[in-house]
Amino acid sequence: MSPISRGFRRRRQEAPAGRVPPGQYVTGDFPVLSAGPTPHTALSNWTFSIDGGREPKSWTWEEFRALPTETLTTDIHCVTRWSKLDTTWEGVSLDVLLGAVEYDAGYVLAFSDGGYTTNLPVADLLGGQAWVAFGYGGGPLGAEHGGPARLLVPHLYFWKSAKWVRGLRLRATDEPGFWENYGYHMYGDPWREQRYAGD
Ligand SMILES: Nc1nc2c(c(=O)[nH]1)N[C@H]1C(S)=C(S)[C@@H](COP(=O)(O)O)O[C@H]1N2
Ligand SMILES: [Mo]
Repeated sequence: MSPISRGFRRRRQEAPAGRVPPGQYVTGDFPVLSAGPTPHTALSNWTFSIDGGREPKSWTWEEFRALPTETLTTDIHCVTRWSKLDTTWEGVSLDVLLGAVEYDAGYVLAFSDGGYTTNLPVADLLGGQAWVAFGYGGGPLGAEHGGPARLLVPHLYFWKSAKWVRGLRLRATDEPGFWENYGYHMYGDPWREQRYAGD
């Protein structure tokens, strides 16, 4: 590496070929990207809700934390081009949460404290692909990274992983969320570089 690259040497890491999607670099940092201030909701006021199904369903924090959990290690890919390898999370699978609801909908809009939203197909939340994560790196998920709990959908660009998530709205049609309304891609597959609408 040439001396003028020194500033990047600390943070940019080598990745095995094929491990990182096109146009991404690997970082050891965990950047914080938030469109607004970090909300602080007391756990006693926190719920996770799924609306738009046959009947609305909601879990208190205690009920949510009594659900079966999974620990997983995965790579994450931000549309601003950083990827982070082998991040370890603890969370409740969306298979468990959506399994508690009867619905006939192809899409969800995830919603968060602070007003952030993002849209996803239901199919991308099922089959062991998505979690509501409350733990990171063996400890609780920090507030700046979405604690007490965030959506984790690592196979899509990380803007789909809504921080401070409070629930899902099931819907028949795919309606854009916060960044999608600003021109980001409706689906956001990092392997196909679906960064912006039209990619
Ligand atoms: N509620 C909320 N969730 C959010 C965001 C946000 O601004 N608000 N930013 C998204 C974007 S663009 C990215 S890259 C990741 C960043 O997560 P991090 O701050 O933990 O790295 O969160 C996503 N989820
Ligand atoms: Mo992002």
